[in-house]
Amino acid sequence: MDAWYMDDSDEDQRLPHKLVPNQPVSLEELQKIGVFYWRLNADVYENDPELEKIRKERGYSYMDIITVHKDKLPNYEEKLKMFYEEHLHLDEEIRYILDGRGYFDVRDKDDRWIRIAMSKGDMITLPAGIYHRFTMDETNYAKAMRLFVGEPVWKAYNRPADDFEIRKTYLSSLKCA
Ligand code: KMT
Ligand code: NI
Repeated sequence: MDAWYMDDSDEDQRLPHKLVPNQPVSLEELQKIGVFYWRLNADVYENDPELEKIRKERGYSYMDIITVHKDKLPNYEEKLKMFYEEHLHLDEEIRYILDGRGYFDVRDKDDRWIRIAMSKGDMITLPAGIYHRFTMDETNYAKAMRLFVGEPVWKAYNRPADDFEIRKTYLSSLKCA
């Protein structure tokens, strides 16, 4: 995992979009905006006590696996467009990268984009109510475990979605941090 502030060029979304000079973002900074991260051994995901512990502690009862690749994901291009629309959810978004790579972009307190580069073994959770988006990188392949607390709700609300109670709750959680 690696994270940095993005430039605002409108070049290909799959490029890193680092500032010059690079402005990295630490795990502590991510934690302050409610983003949590774990490093796991993706080679043993099918029988991993560390993963089981996280799932139990955080109530991640649901899980499935999504392969994001043009030959594997139905309506690939359409889905990539949806993933990259800035949006929020009413619940946590939890992803564990089992293979390949991708970028999760999240808005910081001042509404600046932070790009989080995720690759095999990286697991992340984005809090309910944070504005975010996802894109492939130049390798165009990601296999990820999707976890959820209870029955999954994948519904995304594109920005602006500021009237949701969860958005207000999220914003007030930032003030106390
Ligand atoms: C999402 O919700 O943005 C996704 O599931 C993207 C694929 S996870 C690598
Ligand atoms: Ni999302």
